[in-house]
Amino acid sequence: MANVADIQSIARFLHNAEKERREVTSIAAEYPDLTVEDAYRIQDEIVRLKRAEGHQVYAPKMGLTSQAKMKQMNVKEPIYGYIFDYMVVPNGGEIYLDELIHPKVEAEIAFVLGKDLAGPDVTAEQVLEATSHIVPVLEIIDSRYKDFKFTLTDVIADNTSSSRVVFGNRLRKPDGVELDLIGATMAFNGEIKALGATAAVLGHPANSIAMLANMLARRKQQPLKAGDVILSGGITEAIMLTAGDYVSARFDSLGEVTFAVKASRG
Ligand code: OOG
Ligand code: MG
Repeated sequence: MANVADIQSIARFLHNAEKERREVTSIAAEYPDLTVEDAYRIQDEIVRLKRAEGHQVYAPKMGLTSQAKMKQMNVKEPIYGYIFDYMVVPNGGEIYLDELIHPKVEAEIAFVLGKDLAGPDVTAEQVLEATSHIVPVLEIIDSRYKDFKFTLTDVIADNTSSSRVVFGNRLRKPDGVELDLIGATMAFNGEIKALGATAAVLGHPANSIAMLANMLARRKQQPLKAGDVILSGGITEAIMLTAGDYVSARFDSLGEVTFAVKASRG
């Protein structure tokens, strides 16, 4: 177990890398004994630093929940992290490359809870029973590590590459929707670059939310609450963004999510 001083200094280092849009090299290479629990303690400290700067947690997220993502990132275990209020971009809005390092985009669905959901032993059935709505999402990830090269502990410590997120306008009740068979396409300037279905996420995206509830319980963190919006993880691999891209994702029965990529504001 790493000591508190190391946890705090690594957290500040990664938090500043995000603010200064500076890419860094692997923490795990420098601290080879870092455990997964250490990495989550670094992430907890980043959450604390952001709150101290006046930011609020907007949504918990799961990551690396599909084979496509695990294969792309060469990390074989789902992880969780947090989206903050300052990361939210309106549907149809813009993102600015000079505020980011090397962003990529991925399509996901988010669950909105109508009931609290506390682990351990939460099942996918309980997740479905607790879900009030689902909403489509484009998540913009921006690992602080050079070339998106990271280990499991690296990416957990880096708050799972959280950077920006665009939610769709259409909230849908889950009743009568096969939540594992929601198809999605993601196009760049009208050309489809990635497509998939929600079953790519651990066989059914409700499994991802159940896993989060159980991971939070294992770490004795605050459980998921009614009203929480939770990202279940990328369906397809993530695709690099460049200035001039217009990204549009279409989700079966959930509508469209779009944003434009600009070099800078104004
Ligand atoms: C880590 C973030 C993963 C997802 O949906 O799989 C993630 C990364 O790939 O940089 O958000
Ligand atoms: Mg994601």
